[in-house]
Amino acid sequence: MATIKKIYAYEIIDSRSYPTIEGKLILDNGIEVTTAIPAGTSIGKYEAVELRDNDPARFDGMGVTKAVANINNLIAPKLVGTSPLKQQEVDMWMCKLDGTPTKSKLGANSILTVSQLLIKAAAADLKVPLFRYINSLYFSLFKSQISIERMPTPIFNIINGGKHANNNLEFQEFHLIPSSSLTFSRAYQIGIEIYHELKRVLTYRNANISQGEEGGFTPNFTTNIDAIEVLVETINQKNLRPGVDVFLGLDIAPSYFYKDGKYHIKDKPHPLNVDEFLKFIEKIISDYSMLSLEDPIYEDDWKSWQKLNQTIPSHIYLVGDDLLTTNKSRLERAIKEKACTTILIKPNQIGSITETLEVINVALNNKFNYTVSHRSGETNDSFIADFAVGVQADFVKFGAPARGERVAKYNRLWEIEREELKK
Ligand code: 2PG
Ligand code: MG
Repeated sequence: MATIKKIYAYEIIDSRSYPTIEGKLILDNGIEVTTAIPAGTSIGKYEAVELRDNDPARFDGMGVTKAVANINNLIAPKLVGTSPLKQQEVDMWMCKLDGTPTKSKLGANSILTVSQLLIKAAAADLKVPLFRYINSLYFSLFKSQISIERMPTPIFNIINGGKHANNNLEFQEFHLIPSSSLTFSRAYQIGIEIYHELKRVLTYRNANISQGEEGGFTPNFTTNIDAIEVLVETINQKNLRPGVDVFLGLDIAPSYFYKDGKYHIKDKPHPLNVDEFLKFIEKIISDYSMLSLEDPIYEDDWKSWQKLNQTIPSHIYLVGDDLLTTNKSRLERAIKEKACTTILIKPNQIGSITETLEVINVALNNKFNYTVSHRSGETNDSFIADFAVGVQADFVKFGAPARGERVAKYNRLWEIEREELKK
């Protein structure tokens, strides 16, 4: 079995025009792999620390040379001669080397770069598709088999608001979700055709068709409900049936508009207290064909999450992103308190592949659903597409079916379906 000859990292620029880390790993048999790390714009309070230089003289303080140096000087030299199969051992060693609960010393971005390099190198050396190696790694860690049977259902973020756009929508993401009964290729096609139809509908209404950070359109509607209505109109134009062929979803991400204990949205003439806001959410659920609701409530208000989880229909996926931050103890709390039903999985929120798989293990053991997600700041690395298939995520959320860094992931799923799973 090959061992690591060299690991090195450097800065590249992400889809938002900020630096991020790319790394390379070379094995002693000549096999070489590359990976790059995403970054969030609306970052949850409880995420592991992304190390930035904070040097205003470079890239508005967003440089990652310190995190890169941590890989090149502190981590890489120690791993020469190690087998890439030692994923857990290496991940745990890096966590120990960091020594902080939030990875604030080395940076979750440094640790995750090496963690992803390792898993890619192991798959390449074994000459197995990455998703199959991820699947077998899960088995070797937890002695429990996830059988690969289906493709995840895509969640397309086709209207952007909140921190991801400069329009006046408070909600961050407006999702289109094709029915889970469809093949991936059919679902992808529907997502793309709706995306183009939406562009026509927005153009007809003289609304903005510029794109936000995740490739969705950024119309300047007066209210969030207007954006939902335009999605319904678009679906009807295509003769698809809302609630049968396609569903809607939202990532409300209220940290953007939750101020002084109230929810400030243009849909209502005055700021809403939490009970009023819950009523507003429940009304949206009863009026529209919602399937998934991400972060409807502020991330510290566990009681209201619990309340909402009791009242909404059981077929709706209540998703914790900023609430759970791919963190095992927060997930355990959510399970115990019945705060939601689904966890959004973003490896860079926790900072290593082994820990991400541990979170998935807790979810599976408790019949909790999981969706694998991109970040708003992305690269062309399609790692998370393989990851989602390898762990058999219910859904993936990779943004709009547009822009290179988003379609790199959807296209990889398409390739897996076409060439590996032969559906
Ligand atoms: C989210 C993500 C991804 P960001 O809130 O779910 O869509 O956004 O990467 O900015 O945190
Ligand atoms: Mg979110």
